[in-house]
Amino acid sequence: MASDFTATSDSPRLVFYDIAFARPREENTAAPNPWKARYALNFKGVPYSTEWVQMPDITKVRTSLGASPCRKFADGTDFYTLPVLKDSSTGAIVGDSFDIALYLQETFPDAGGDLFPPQDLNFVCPGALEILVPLSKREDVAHKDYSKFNTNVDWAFTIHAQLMGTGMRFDPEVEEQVKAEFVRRLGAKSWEDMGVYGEAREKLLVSLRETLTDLAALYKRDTSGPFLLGNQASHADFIVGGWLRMQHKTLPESEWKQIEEWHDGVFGKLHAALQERYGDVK
Ligand SMILES: N[C@@H](CCC(=O)N[C@@H](CS)C(=O)NCC(=O)O)C(=O)O
Repeated sequence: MASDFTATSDSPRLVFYDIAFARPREENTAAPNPWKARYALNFKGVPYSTEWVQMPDITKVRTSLGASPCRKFADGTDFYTLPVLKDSSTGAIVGDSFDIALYLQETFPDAGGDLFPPQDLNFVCPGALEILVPLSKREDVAHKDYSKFNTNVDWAFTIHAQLMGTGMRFDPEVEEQVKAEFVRRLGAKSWEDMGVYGEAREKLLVSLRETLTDLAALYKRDTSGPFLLGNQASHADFIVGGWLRMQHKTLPESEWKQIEEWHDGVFGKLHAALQERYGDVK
């Protein structure tokens, strides 16, 4: 079963549900957690197809698949998210990017490479505090070190998300509705009010660079390649890469160019290698 990739000859057994941004979706898709899972899928080399879901439809689609929510809003209500992976061969519905990586490694151990090779992932995000929309709470039994790394990397980028949010390219069909929902969630006055400008923006960029210092140090340990383990990619790189893809697609070009060069260019090199080797949008 582990090597049986295909449900039928023309429809792969795996369906990957990702958020639909503006067309062409392949170019504008920018949500970090789906990207972590996409990188993992491409790394494993298992055939799959992508189902694009409009943001206002996520709750309906996730519910109809039977995927329980894995996040909550600060007020305790359920927050329905993507990605979800459906495996028609096993009937599995996996509704969290980290769980998708665990599932792929367990189900296809011999495909691609090892998503979870042993390594030191000791990155602790400085100053991580509760934010308006809390992260998923996880109690992992497998690969706890990767899970902890995931949480800390999520913190590092999420506390600077204000830099990126207003740069998302939504599908015009749902753009107004999506913007209104973000404004409501964050208690902002308007979409523009959610952005950060001028001196405050400069400060937030400096804070992001500083927050990433210890993460960059992990990348500087092995300079034989762009990944944490030199030329061997792992899910830890995909976790960071999901956020870099979001930054690349949502920040003004001049800011992304700075980030590419920060910390001896480790993030620029990582993003380029991930996009080239595992960045196909299928
Ligand atoms: N822990 C989850 C978090 C998933 C998540 O937060 N997904 C975001 C996109 S990165 C989402 O679906 N947001 C939908 C929304 O904001 O309505 C995972 O890793 O899959």
